[in-house]
Amino acid sequence: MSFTLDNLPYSYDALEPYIDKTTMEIHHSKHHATYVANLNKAIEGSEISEKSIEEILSNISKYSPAIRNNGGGHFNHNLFWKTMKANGGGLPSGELLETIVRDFDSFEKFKELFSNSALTRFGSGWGWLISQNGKLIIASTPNQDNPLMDIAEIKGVPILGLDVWEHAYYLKYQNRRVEYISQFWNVISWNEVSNNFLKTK
Ligand code: MN3
Repeated sequence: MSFTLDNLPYSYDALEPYIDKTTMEIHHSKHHATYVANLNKAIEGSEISEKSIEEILSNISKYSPAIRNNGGGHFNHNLFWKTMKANGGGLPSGELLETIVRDFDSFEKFKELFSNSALTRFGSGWGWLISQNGKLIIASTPNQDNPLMDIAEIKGVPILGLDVWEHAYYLKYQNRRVEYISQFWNVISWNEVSNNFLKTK
């Protein structure tokens, strides 16, 4: 088993002005590439019975920290890239929007809770919107952990993730994580998040 780094589904400057080209380029071609390379190194020679990265993550407690950190890093970034697009943002629609309103009272309330969860994650980590068999929950994890992992405090299938490591925003926003989070709403691909959601039901 080995993993590869996919190209982004858009150009490095596609998310300007909200996420700058240089950050995207370094983030994908250096940071994500390193997670992939180190994941492949970490699984070289080990017996992996699982068939996918998702399955590995759901049994992560039996694997090394290197597989946990780099496997998480690979999965998390794949999800992150796909749930953003040029001219994104706006509102979700259909069943996803209905479920957000059912579980958080309103889209605005959801936005506030998600933003706050990502903002208050201490140090490096991720903010998440997850589905537990169709029920939506907000969570956050440290480092490259995620809610698929059997060691996660809150488990579920992540359908939207926000990288709040400093490497995701420092060049443009420096220490202003709050500003980066507020601009993230302009690049979300709600179609993709909705597809992710429908698969969990
Ligand atoms: Mn990152």
